[in-house]
Amino acid sequence: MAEQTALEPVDFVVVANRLPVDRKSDADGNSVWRTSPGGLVTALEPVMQEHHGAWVGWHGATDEPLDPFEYSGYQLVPVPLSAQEVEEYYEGFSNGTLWPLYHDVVAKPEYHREWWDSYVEVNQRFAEAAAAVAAHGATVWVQDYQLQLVPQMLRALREDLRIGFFLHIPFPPVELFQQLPWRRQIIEGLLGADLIGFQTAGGAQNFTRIARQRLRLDTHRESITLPSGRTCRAAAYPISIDARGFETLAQSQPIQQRARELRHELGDPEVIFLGVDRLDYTKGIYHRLRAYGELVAEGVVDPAKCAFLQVATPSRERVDEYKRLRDEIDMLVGRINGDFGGIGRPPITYMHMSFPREEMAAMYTAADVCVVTPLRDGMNLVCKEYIACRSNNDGALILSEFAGAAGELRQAYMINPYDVNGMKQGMVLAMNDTVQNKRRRMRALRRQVFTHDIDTWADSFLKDLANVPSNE
Ligand code: GDG
Repeated sequence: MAEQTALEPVDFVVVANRLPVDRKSDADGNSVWRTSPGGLVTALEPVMQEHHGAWVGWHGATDEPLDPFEYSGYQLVPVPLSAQEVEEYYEGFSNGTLWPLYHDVVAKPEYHREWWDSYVEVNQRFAEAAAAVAAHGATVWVQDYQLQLVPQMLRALREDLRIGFFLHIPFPPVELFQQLPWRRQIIEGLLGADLIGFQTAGGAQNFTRIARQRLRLDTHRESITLPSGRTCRAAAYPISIDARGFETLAQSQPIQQRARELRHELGDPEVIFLGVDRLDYTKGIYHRLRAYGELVAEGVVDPAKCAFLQVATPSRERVDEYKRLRDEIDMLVGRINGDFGGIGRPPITYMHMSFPREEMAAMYTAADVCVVTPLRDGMNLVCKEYIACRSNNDGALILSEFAGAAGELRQAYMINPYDVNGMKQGMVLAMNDTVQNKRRRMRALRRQVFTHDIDTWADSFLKDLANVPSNE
């Protein structure tokens, strides 16, 4: 149960757009807070509890100021947002400007001055909320692209803090980044941190290069020297998953049973292909289904023997680009199923909804081939979750070379999602490869994921942040 408390200074603070909880109704109709699913919460909860830390973030409802409260052994500090701010700071600047710009402009970024003004105002509010709860000399870890100005704003308020920042999405090459009318402010905002974490070395290098070229700062490898003499480090910390947690869940009797049921419900096919994504244009869902549709049309894949299960979790449904994408995919799936399906045998089973974690684990367990084809992705956790669930070393992963995960998961069946024929060949190879080849690949993939899990990620970032020379 949530308990209201007065703000008490703490020495570990996480700042993220969203609090790690969702509001639900219990059996009696009372509203209660529940931990939101997700790797970040799983990774940070033990650290939060150990330090009795604070998590600063928006609670998900508009125009509703809430007092800080105690939850699960740490403090939650809700930051209020108005409906207009959600439209301008969140749906607008974060998801209509930064998201496409940082993902290789696969959709066209929109630049609106009022969105930017709202972004500045909201970032300032988050910085003030963090400053108010951080004890002297505390460590503050700011998360993601919605809050890139917070490090500098926080440093201006509190010089004594140790500030880390982690970007969950790619950091683009300078040639794209320089489109942004507010590029200098963003770079300066991030440079307020002592340590900036990126998903890949490429992202860290893009950032360092921009700091050198646009701000004329001295850089040496991962380190950037600011005019004040302070240094900021930009380095790669590839995020991961709770691999053991997923494996244990997948091995449990109810999930194994559910995986068998799923196969049966899909018509007991010989091969199950699986895609799991937020319905987002960066994920290459359209490209992948089109490639699969062609294989079906050409008779290379027989829908009587193969099933493609695609989960597309609803996402950012008020943003125009996402509405368009949904229509396009609805139409493509309808066409493929209409042209090539038999009664009770659609080539593609398309689910536009979200599922509990248990059902996801059953899908990963049931799938013979997992198809992950983003046009650009910071990391991609779905591919790691699939690997964690394959404790028999079977199954095959098709992975886009444009996912951050491609840097680590070299043994996947690598494809370029822009190359339709290449993607089709990848699907056929993954489906028909020898058992020995698949096992060899899966073993190597599992070794990588189990030795680099979410704890490794959080520990290595926080250890490096703790080793930054103190400002005091
Ligand atoms: C961003 C970056 C980076 C999906 N549908 C359901 C569901 N999911 C879960 C998956 C997975 C997560 O959502 C999606 O994570 P991804 O990494 O694939 O993608 P983004 O949401 O775009 O995440 C990405 C990540 O941040 C972390 O830094 O890897 O590159 O874009 O965990 O399992 N979970 C449940 N039901 C669903 O229907 N329970």
